[in-house]
Amino acid sequence: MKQKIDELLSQANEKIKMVADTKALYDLKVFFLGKQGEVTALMKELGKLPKEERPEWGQKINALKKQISELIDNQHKELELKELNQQIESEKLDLTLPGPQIEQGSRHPLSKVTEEIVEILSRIGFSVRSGPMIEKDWYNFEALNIPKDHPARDMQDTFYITEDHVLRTHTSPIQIHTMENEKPPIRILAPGSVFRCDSDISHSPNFYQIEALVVDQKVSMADLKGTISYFVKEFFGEEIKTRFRPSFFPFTEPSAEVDCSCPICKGKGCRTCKDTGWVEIGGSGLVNPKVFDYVKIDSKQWQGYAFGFGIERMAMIKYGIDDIRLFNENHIDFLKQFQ
Ligand code: 2NM
Repeated sequence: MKQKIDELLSQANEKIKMVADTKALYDLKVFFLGKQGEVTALMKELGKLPKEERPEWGQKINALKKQISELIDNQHKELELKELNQQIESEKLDLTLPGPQIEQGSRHPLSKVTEEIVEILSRIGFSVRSGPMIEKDWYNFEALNIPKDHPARDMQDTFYITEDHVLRTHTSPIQIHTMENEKPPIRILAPGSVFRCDSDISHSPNFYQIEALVVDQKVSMADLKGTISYFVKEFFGEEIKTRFRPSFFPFTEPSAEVDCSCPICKGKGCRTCKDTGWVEIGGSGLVNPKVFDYVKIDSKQWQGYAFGFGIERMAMIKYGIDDIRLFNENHIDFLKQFQ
């Protein structure tokens, strides 16, 4: 018995020290202390000894068990530390490696043009208003003096949501809401998304507009022309001229189309101005008194002017862009030219 105990202890001493990882150590623990293990087998031998010798050898086997347990626990701690260090070493991060390249984004050219127009006109007292994209027929057409049989009201030209609701075809309904809700004097800008049942190379069913409205006392065509001429110089350049041609809109009287000398060729003639030296940039006019009647503003006391531009068109003229579809195609190389 004594020989067996000494043998097992020296065997354990040797093997446990030699073991290389926690998995192999666990196998050794099973080999010595497991249910089928060597020490357990020794315990079973106790029965064969004379009764009076059993307590003494029992204690010695228990002491052996305790010693082997301690050897295993110590080795386990050592191996765990070693394995942790190995893991830390192998998973070390190289913080000097370059990170993944992240492309910097930029404002969309249509947002930039809108912001620039707003900035220029804010300097002379205009402020921004917005409104819903779905409007009642009354705000989009009726209050703007657009007659019931006008072609713009046709299903071919306007997106109808219900019989009485449309996707706004211009931002003018914002001006109607403002005149209903605020008292003159009024100086506002209405930028926003508008919708027309129209789609080809130069027309998108969803595009952007900005309109301006002034309501005050003693407002005349001279104020309208002065404001637009100032705006054109600030937006396109000091050398760019403005001209007005008589026109017709139901909501203004008199009405005028607004042209400017071509900012690309400075009036010499090019593709952008189709060799005329002039480009059309928008419409304008003095607010029709009938519109004032609809919004209950006294047209004997108050007058007004309004004008409107297409944002895509302004951007195309300013930067010489020849295809309206580029604004929605999301080509990074196109978009980042305007930052
Ligand atoms: C334009 C051209 C001319 C316009 C008129 C009004 C209102 F509400 F005062 F009647 N809002 N917008 C107007 C006038 C818009 O855009 C081409």
